[in-house]
Amino acid sequence: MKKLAALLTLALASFALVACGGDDDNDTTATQTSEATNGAATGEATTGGGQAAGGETISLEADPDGQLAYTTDTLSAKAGNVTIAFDNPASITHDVAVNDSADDEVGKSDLIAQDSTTLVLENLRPGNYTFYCTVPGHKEAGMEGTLTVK
Ligand SMILES: [Cu+2]
Repeated sequence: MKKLAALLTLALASFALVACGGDDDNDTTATQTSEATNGAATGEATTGGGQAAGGETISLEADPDGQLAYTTDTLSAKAGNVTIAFDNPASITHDVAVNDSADDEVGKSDLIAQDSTTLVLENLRPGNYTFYCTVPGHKEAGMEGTLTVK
């Protein structure tokens, strides 16, 4: 009887382990949601890919002729998960970062040249955000705009 109990405990323990492993993703997304203002940019973007699929994807392009500008200075999206598909056809390196109305960074893409990347912004609330290039001098030269979330 003792042996059976031990076996049962073991079985339960391994089950709990498996359950824990499966829960990992949920834990991460829960944290991300509560602090969407911070970490959303880095590697988590790929982890949250499945979840972000329910959100909206908007496009942003850097000036193809190498001007320090995006091709638009206004973007809009629905509240929730928003993916910015950023394309930079020029040979000058650019990225796109997004700050909320308190000027806190919500997310930032990779720096790219003649490439494209995506920036996943999780759980954006309605409001006005700014998007800009973080390369020194680029924002000042005009690489910025307004992202309106409704
Ligand atoms: Cu730039």
